[in-house]
Amino acid sequence: MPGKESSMPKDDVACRAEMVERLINGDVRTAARLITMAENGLADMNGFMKQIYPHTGKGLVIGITGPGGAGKSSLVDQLIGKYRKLGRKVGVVAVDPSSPFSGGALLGDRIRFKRHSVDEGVYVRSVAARGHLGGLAKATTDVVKIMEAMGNHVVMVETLGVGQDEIDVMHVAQTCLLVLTPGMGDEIQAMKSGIMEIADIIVLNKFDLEGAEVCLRNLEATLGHRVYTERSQWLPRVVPTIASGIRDQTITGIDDLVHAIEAHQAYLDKSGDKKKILEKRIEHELTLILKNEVEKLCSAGLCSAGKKQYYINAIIEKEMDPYTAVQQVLAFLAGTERTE
Ligand SMILES: Nc1nc2c(ncn2[C@@H]2O[C@H](COP(=O)(O)OP(=O)(O)O)[C@@H](O)[C@H]2O)c(=O)[nH]1
Ligand SMILES: [Mg+2]
Repeated sequence: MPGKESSMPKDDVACRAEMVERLINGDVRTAARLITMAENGLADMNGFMKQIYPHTGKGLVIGITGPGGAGKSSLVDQLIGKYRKLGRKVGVVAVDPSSPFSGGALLGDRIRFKRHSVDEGVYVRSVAARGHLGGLAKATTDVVKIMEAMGNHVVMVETLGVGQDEIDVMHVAQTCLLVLTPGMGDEIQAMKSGIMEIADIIVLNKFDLEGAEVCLRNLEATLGHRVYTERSQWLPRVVPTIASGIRDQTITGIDDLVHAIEAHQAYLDKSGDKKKILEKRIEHELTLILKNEVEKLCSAGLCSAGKKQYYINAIIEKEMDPYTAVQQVLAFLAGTERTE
């Protein structure tokens, strides 16, 4: 809301700076508090994000998407192990697009990631957009930034590739993995092409299953015909993996996956695509923040208290149409001096 920041008591501003300082020093409790605030879309969050932003952009952000049950969490678990061996601090953001009442999947993840729970170099958080005011994509990008600012060298974002929200989430990542499994032909068809387009590496997980070889050849053939995306000139590759097995010995392809991620990063560094991806990311970021603010405005009553009811009444009485009402709101906003 206009003027809100300037009217904030000095103590609050100092308190905020202190919290951000603690976050940058890697304090987990502060990170947890800030993440909950981001998740709930609290009004004050943008104030925090302004101060956090300069400390972001240094980590490697990896997006992991794909249908439920494909093995995303199992792969994340394996990647955590690899990156920890390399001495990197790792943050994981597990996005749950479902309602806060279906905690089942997340509970499973918590058990799965348990072997890392005593490792101080690993920080796992799930995100569900609980608040009415914040969108899931906005909350997730805020959480990724918080994870970067707290000093994680690698941040992995796991999300179900189901809707636009999740595709939006993927824009926060530099390298995007799409996880598929043999026999998922229908699912691939069903998935919106947007998610296929954004994938830099296709992980064919559950390579132990029947039909895996055929599926690999089909996928490679499909990719061979692929046109380059707007995002990048990189030709995606398929990496077969086994991310979970009865015994750990059966786990396969994780080193290849790490190498593929490295190869993609190296490509970005020398090709100039990094700037393109950054531009796309910022374009998305701007849109997300703007959409979020507009949504907040709508739920706050369109500019000022009572104004929404005024417009509703006027539209019912046919004194006004909704298009004019929106134009008036926008004109009001354009004429408002923003002091922030
Ligand atoms: N056979 C087989 N099962 C796997 C593999 N990777 C994961 N799974 C199993 O598939 C199920 C779903 O895995 P999960 O990682 O939770 O998938 P997510 O929903 O994509 O995060 C679990 O029971 C895993 O143990 C694999 O490579 N081979
Ligand atoms: Mg999962």
